[in-house]
Amino acid sequence: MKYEGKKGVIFDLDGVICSTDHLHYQAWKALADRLGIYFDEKINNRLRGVSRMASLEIVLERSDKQYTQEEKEAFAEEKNNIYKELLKTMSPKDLSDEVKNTLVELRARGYKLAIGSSSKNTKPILKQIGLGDFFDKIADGTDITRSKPDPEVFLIAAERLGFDPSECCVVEDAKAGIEAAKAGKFTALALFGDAKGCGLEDYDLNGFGDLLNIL
Ligand code: B16
Ligand code: MG
Repeated sequence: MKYEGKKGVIFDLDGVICSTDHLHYQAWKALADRLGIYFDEKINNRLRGVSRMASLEIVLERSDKQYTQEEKEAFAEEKNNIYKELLKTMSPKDLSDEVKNTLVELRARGYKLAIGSSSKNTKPILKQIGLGDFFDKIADGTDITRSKPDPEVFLIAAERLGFDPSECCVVEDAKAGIEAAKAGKFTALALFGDAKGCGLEDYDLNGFGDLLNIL
């Protein structure tokens, strides 16, 4: 046990509990195609852990046109409507046994478990994968005014759990999420993505189940 004394674990959602990357990609691609803007999977990788409006700005980098704030908001809504339809195809099959079993065991060991996600679609996603009522607390994109790398979402999650950040670990797949965790004085555990090896994390996880070796 490497991190004794922790009471709470706060999980990022997309890329940690489940993967919605491919659905975000399809939805952004549909919008970009309609607007005649080039978009590929490499650009999509830059959207991981980034808020919806900041993601749109990245998509629009390849456009020659200048759009008004009103137009941008309509584009973000258009993408989100496509994305919400795609989310309906998710099911408990999108939750791996490794993630499910590890969460159940962490709870059995006495940890309180929370979600800290930038996504405004957190609750529907959790419902689709069968974790609608599982987590003790949720902080998500509907609660915050500042996206990761700002620590706001994790601070709200910790407060809802009733713990100080020093008593919680954060599990993240995005560098922006690791930055957010460190800015909030949490222990930052990196899983996959550009989080792992970014140099700011406290520990690089060898897979989700590795949590059981350190907590
Ligand atoms: P939405 P996370 C993030 O979730 C995603 O990684 C990112 O790609 C997405 O743009 C963001 O949520 C906002 O999502 O459009 O559903 O509000 O990684 O913080 O769980
Ligand atoms: Mg993520």
